[in-house]
Amino acid sequence: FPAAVCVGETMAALIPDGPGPLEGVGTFHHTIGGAEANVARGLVALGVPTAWAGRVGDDGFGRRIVRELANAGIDTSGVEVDPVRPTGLYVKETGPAGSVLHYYRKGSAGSALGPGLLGSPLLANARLVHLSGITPALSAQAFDLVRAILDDPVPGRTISFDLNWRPTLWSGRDPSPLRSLVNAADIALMGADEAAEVFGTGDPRALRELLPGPGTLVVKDDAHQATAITVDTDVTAGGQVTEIALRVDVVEPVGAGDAFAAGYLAGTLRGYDQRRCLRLGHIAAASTLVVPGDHGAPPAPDVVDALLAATAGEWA
Ligand code: KDG
Repeated sequence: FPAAVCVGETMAALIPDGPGPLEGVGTFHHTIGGAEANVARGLVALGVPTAWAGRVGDDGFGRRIVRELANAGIDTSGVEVDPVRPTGLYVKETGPAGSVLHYYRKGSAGSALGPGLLGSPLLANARLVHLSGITPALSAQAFDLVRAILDDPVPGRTISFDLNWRPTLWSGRDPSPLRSLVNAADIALMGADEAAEVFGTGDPRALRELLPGPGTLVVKDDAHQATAITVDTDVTAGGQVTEIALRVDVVEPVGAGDAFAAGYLAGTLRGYDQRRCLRLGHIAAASTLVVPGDHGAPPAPDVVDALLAATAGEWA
């Protein structure tokens, strides 16, 4: 069985050929996107055997998703095909203030994810199950699935949860239960800016007090740095560690948070200390920041190893 399983919705994605309002776009590039699948890609790129567990429609967009993820080396054996609901879609619009994602996913196959997935042998046998705050926003049953996975501790299995705050998906629904979901995870990841919106603060120490549940809380401060705070009393293994991000010329930021999560989580599976986990997160994020799509290829393993071994002065 794959070491890691990422659970969530993957959608068809339409990316415009240039910046500007949608009404002026001439050509869209058809690709796929979805936070958890992005993490799955990032994990596989770093050598972690990974499955994506989700649902697609019985349509061309769904077949494209399964084909593309399988071609990337991701285990798709747990993917369900919904005979009725369509595959979800998002359209990216790029303006001077950044990218906006327009979702066409209400009633999608992916939003019908639910507790039926709980019996999956993929989930039972994984060392790492990755979830995000997007899935519980999709539907009541998707929320119940996330809640049930978090409430079912399996010895030797780590559950990571990326906050992934998507306010448009929560409109009309109460997002306050997100806090208890985050608190039930083993590793929680979040951006300081989105944490400020959801929890009222982006400060890692203050967040740690609000969110005492996860063994490790990772707070990313924009593109500048990331801080991991563990509850581990072994100082060499934890405490509070902050690592500065690599400086790159950003082409397009969507997907960088997912890449960071993949790098960080691959580090934990390799048994790295917090500093190297954070560095691997930054390395993976940097490789996505420099490309227009949602995922980039990490540097060659020897380059990654050299960066992980660099002194503080060489690193930043
Ligand atoms: O993190 C990138 C995602 O936002 C993108 O791939 C689309 O999953 C997506 C979402 O729900 O916003």
